[in-house]
Parts: sequence; C-alpha cells; structure tokens
Amino acid sequence: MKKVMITGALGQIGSELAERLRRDLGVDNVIATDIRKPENNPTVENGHFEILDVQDYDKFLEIAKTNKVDTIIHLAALLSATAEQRPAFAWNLNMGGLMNALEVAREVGEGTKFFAPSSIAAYGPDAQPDNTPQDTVMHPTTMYGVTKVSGEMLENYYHDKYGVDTRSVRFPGLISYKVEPGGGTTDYAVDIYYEALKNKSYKSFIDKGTYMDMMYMDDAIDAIVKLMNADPSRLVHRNAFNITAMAFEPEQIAASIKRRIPDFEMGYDVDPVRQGIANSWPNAIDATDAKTEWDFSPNYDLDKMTDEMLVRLSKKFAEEGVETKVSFDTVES
Ligand code: VAH
Repeated sequence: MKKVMITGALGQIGSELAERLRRDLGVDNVIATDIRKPENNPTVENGHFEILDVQDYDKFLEIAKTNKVDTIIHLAALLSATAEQRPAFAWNLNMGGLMNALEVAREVGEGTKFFAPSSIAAYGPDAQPDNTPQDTVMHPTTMYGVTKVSGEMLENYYHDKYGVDTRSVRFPGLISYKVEPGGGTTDYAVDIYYEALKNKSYKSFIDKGTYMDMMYMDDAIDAIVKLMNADPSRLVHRNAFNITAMAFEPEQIAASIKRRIPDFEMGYDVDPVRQGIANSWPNAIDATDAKTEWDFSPNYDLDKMTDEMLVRLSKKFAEEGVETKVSFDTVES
C-alpha cells in the first residue's frame, strides 16, 4: 500500500484507519472520502478529504485515477440493524457501492489492492455456533448478512477473474471511543461504556446470555494493515478471514466494568429486532487461518479493553464538557 483511497472514512472504522494510514504512509498518500463533509472533523481537517457517494461510479473512478491510488479500502455500507429496517436500500448501497468499488479497482489497474470488510453476520443460525469454522455453511438470515456473504463471493470473483488483489476479514463487533458506531447489533458493547461513566447504569438491548465475538478497534486497525501487507503467497483464503479477540455476553462486560465501578447497575430492555439478529450469529468463531496465513494476533482482552475505554472516554467527555458521574485519569492494572 503506497497511495490509499478510503470510502466511508468518517465512520467508526474509517476515521481510525485514516488516522493510522496518514501516520504510516504520509498524509498526502491517504485520500479519505465520505458522503458528507462536516465542519471541525479531524478526518476532514487533517488530510486530503473528498466528498463521494459510492453509488456515483464516475466520481469514484475520477478520484481514484486523479490521485493514482494503488489501494482501495471500501468501508461505506449500512450495518445490520439499519439494513434490517431498510433492506432494499441496504442491498442497493452495500452491493451497488461494492460493485462500483471493485470496478474502479479493476479500471485503475491489475494488482490494485482492495479491502472491504465482511462480518460474523455472514454466518446464519445453521452454522456451528461455537468455534465456528472458517469454511462452512453460510446461510445468513439478515439483509446485512446476505450483502456480506455476497460481497465475499464478489471479491473472490474480482481476484480470480481480473487479478484485483482483494483481501478481507469477517469483523466481530468492534468497540471504540473516537467515533460512535451507527445502526449495529453489537453496539450495546460500546453504549455500555458511555452510560457507565455518565450514569453508572445501562439498560442493554441485547439479552443476558447472548454471546457474540468482539474486538477492540486498535486490534481491528492492526488487522487491516497486517492483512494488506501480508505476503500474498501465504494466503490460502482471501475473502474473508475470520478474526476475533474475545466472545462475551452482556453480564460479562458488566462484570468487567464493575471491577472499576463497583456500584454500576446493569439492566435489560431487549430490542426484539436486534436480539433476533444476534441470535442468528455464532457465539464464537475460529480465527486459526488468519493466525496461520498472516499472523493475526489481537492484543486486547475484555478487561484490558474496559480499562482503556473508561480512561479514553473519560478524557473525551472532559474535553467535550460532557457531565459524568464517574471518570478515570488512569486505572491501576
Ligand atoms: C453490526 N457492528 O453490529 C456490526 C458488525 C458483527 C457486527 O457487523 O452490524
């Protein structure tokens, strides 16, 4: 990767990836794009930013060619809960946007590197729920999952037929403090940290006992960079590698928070739609092939993530003048 174009760069993953790649490759070698250009946004202010609706193929191709990119990282898409509310729009955006991104990569030139995330949502309820294999039956029962498994096939097709260097991962739920996620099912595991500091309590929309794979954002960003720089001769798989750092259910993340906020109160107000989505996903997937083929190795477990989230969010709230019932400058390990 020398010159990278990112779509969806204002999102939960895109904002942190843009910051990392600007550090790694140099500010001028990262073209961040998104459908809007907000004021006072670090991703917009701290480097090259362009407005792009990924459904506008001509604009997409123009930006890629003008900047002579050698890598496209395509993150613009709707997440699971929003996609379930607007399935037709989700198909058009997720698949139309992905098709445009792959066509631009093909047009830009053979060997163009390409990344678009899949998700544990690509699995369905008939997959083995624990230690879910990399290669198994894929019958997702959500529109988001249908777009993810379709996307995996499309990315393999563009690699095999046109030589686009497509690589991707099945992300678990991602937890971060910089930019809030939007419209996901795993987002309860982000919301809980915000509410723990603000109110010392949280009502989860996912029920106790519901296990899902999760990962701290730093490990997700490291995984993207490591995969994109991996020796292609080692890759047996391409789209998409299972990756995960931990699997937990709401009572376990609550217990991790209670280590630092003993009077934290956990409650439940289960959302049947997102609970139904979560029930169709695995409890814990197997990431052996990512470890074998490109040395995937996450650094954060649940307690280390909790400690980092509480400190980082406390600082963010203080800078933004957000009132909290508790805050942390540091935590003793
Ligand atoms: C979602 N955070 O909840 C996303 C992710 C594995 C979940 O794809 O939709």
